[in-house]
Amino acid sequence: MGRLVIVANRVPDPRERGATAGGLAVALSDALAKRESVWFGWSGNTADHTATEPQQFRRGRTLYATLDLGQDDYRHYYQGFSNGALWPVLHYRLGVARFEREDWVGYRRVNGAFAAALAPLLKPDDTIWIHDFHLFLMAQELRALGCRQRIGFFLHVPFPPRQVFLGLPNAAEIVTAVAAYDAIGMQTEDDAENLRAALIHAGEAAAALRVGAFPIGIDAEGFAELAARRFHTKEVEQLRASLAGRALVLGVDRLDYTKGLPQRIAGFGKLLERFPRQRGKATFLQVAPVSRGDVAQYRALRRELDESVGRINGQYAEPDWAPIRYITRAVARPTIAGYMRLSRIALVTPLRDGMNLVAKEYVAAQDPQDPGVLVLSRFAGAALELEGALQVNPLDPDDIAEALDTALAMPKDERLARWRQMDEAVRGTTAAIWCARFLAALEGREEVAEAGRAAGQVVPAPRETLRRRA
Ligand code: ADQ
Repeated sequence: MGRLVIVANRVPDPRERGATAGGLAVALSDALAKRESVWFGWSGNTADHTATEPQQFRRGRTLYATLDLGQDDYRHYYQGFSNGALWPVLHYRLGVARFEREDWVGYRRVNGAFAAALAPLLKPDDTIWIHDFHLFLMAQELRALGCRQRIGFFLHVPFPPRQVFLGLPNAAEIVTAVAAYDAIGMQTEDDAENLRAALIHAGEAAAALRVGAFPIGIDAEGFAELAARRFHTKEVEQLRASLAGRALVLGVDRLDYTKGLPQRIAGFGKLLERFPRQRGKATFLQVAPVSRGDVAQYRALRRELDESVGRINGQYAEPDWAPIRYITRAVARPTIAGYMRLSRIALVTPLRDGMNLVAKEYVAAQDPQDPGVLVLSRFAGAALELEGALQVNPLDPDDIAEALDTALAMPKDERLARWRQMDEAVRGTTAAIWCARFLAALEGREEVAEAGRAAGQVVPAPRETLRRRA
């Protein structure tokens, strides 16, 4: 078997592997352990100019090859086009997007520079797997350099309907570039359908056949063990003691405007306003470390959250109880796992999300004898699999408040029935399964759409027990 070459905007630091690491490093760890591999991408550092030759070092069977980004490229490719234009458009937020020609030029330049730096490292029988919206153009650039290897692509975020995507000034060029991939993985069948429609409309019908849904998952067993282990640590004990017997409602997100934080906080406020019997019964802990803090929209979001948390606490707090605790520092992943196990309810209400792994981690972290309730946005990719969640419209604070009231009163047998469906789903679509299915499709061992369908299969839920507020 040839090498597996993983390309992603950010290359993870191999020193952070194991219990503390998250994201792609964990999702790919199985595949990387099985064969020789290369991990290629941005080092996370900036320099005067983008490097043309990668820095390389080896850890076990993996060769890490990273490039520093020039200041200009960081501004136009990363902050500008990727975060300022693509991120909002792909999350259906045209109104928040900012378009600058220079950003697009930077985006093209970096996709080209990545391809030019990677090409000399490639061997003829390598399989290349490129990740996420920062690198839509990279296969086209590699092909232009004469690369004939199999090249796959996975989009971690949603893909919107064609008419929304066309709001992006360079949408047509991106769709044409995507056609250069041999296999194109999306999180859900809805995302896959949206991209297929865009490809067909652009005259790339053959490429539409190479698009499939491959919902990403977590290391369910590993996370369950982590949560059970961390449940008895000092940090979790301190949090438990501080609750004084009240239920814990937990939110865990990066501070990002797609995560629905203002509406979520308003939803908790509505719970206290409309259901006075719940006042003093629950404490909401939101952990939302600042990400991309230098972009104006994120600063505005932070201000908005500070104000609404202050308002609700001011209105409802008692001398011995504040309804909302809000932390913008990073909290270590193992501690988060312990908090998840302690909490009676998780509030996971993104306005749009490719998958949302926090929802799956919450399910895995629960005590199988006494699980908590997941309140989940129906616009997260995970909602398709997690039918046992109380699914809400994340834009509607009243809907969130009603779900919280239901969750706080939910009897144990209903909690168990809902959790069992979700646990089965989370264990049935793990990171290792996701990875194996995508690679089988990319390496021609299965048709993409067929492999995608198998990966997207939803575990049937016992519907009569799951109907919400029937
Ligand atoms: P993200 O938008 O980062 O990822 P998500 O899937 O929820 O969103 O989280 C990824 C990881 O970050 C999880 O392991 C989670 O525990 C961790 N994380 C999030 N907030 C945290 C916090 N406050 N403290 C500590 N850890 C935190 C993108 C897409 C998602 C998609 C993933 C994977 O936006 O839709 O699910 O990629 O494909």
